[in-house]
Amino acid sequence: DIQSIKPLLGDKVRQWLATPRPMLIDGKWTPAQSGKFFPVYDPATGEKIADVAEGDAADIDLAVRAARKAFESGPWPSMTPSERGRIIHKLGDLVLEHADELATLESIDNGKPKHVARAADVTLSADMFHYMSGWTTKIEGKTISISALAAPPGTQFFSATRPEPVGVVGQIIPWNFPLLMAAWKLGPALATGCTIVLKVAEETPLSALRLGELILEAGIPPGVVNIVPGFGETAGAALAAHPDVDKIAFTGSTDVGRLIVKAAAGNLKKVSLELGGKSPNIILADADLDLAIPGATAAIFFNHGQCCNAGSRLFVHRSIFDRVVEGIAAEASKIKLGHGLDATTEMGPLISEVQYNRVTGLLASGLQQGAKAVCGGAGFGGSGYFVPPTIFTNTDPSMRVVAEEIFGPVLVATPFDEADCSLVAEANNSIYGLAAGIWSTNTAKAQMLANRLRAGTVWMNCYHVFDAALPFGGYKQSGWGREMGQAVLSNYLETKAITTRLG
Ligand code: TXE
Repeated sequence: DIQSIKPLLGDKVRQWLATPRPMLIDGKWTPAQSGKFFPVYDPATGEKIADVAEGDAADIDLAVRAARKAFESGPWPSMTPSERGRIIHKLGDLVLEHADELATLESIDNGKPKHVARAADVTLSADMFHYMSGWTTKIEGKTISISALAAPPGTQFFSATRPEPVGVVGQIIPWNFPLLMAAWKLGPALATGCTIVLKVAEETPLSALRLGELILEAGIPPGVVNIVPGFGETAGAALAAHPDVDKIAFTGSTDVGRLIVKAAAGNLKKVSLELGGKSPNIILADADLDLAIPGATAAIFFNHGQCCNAGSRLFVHRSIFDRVVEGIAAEASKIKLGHGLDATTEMGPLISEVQYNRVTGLLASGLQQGAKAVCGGAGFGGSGYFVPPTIFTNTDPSMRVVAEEIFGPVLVATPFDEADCSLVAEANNSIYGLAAGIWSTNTAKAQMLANRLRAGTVWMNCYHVFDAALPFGGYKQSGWGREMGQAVLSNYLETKAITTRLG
């Protein structure tokens, strides 16, 4: 219960949580215009841990105005690229300096183990700011030789392109990696010189609000980053539809992605989307099973299966199918579920009652449609939204558990006979195309298979390997555009072609 957790929070976090948290608009900590706050819960206990200002359309409007002012006339656009780079780098340093505190907040808000939040979420968030800080000084245009066929003969021109920030950017993020998703979104927008209104997920607003304090401490000028916590249908929808937002970047469900596209049509703002997945993970007959079995276990169960890129559809060569499924079930049975602040916890709860009901409903549908649960198969019930690792066999493509993104610790395992066209077709048989895994000791064979998978990321003999330098994003209904790496910069840049007549 919450009383037993409180001593583990540490004085600083406990005091921070004791005050209702306002939103960040124009460099100031501001209550909602409506005066409303909403409760935030610890998903491991179901108990309230904080109150947070509830932003809606009026707050989004204020935040967009602040971002517009900062973009048009603040100090941000007139800073040199190296000045901006140094500030973004300092933000990365501050994230590392406050790693313990941020990991604690992430753990109680999202439910993930604190040691995982520290090692993965916080470290990768800091690295994203450090990596992106280097791009500020490396955004370059081109000189282009033109023919200008309609100009009088002999006239000469000098043409060049100039990349410019797209302007005021709206960013909407989910709850599965709250701090990291904020860093993935803010990093490139800051590096390109944009100004931002960030709408954080209603389930997990805490770490981004603490990040907001570090953003001011780093010296990012007022209005450049505005952070509005609030609900999707109110604050999120208002941001996606706002006529003075130049670009919207969204991470979340494919269904809401479609709503974002419709809302963005009003002023035809630019859109990038990072949506759902149902990623195939393929173990060939010649795979090193000492690597593949723990690898496939982590591919689905890391972050309680709440990863858009989770390896949720496992395809295993029939000759090793039983051995692999038993091996993953044995690994899964060792995963210790518990509160994220307990240092021995390896897997926390699902994020919310809504997600608990969604995931357990899908588990029930799997059993009802004839799938066999090798392990798990139902939620634990009681307080906290705990669901055990589940592996389904005896499935077919018509089952909901095979076709739909479950976003929980649920694996469907299917045997195959040949690594041929039919395997490729089955692996690609999804509306999604975010990620895929291949396990084999035959690199050439695995590479040829990788080339035929319709996915934005393919991991060979590894899984969940992320790096700030590597582009990440989806084919098909998994999204538009890429996050991270050099590739993400184009989401936040306009290209201006400037031509000068010579002489
Ligand atoms: O997502 P939503 P939910 C998938 C996953 C999960 C399902 C539902 O399958 O089970 O989505 O999760 C904001 N206009 N993913 O309901 O609703 C919302 O406030 C504007 C995959 O939590 O898409 C939050 O900030 N914004 C995923 C964000 O969208 C709206 C991560 C995500 O919430 C809005 C999360 C609206 N009308 C869920 N409605 C991934 N790709 O990693 C909601 N939002």
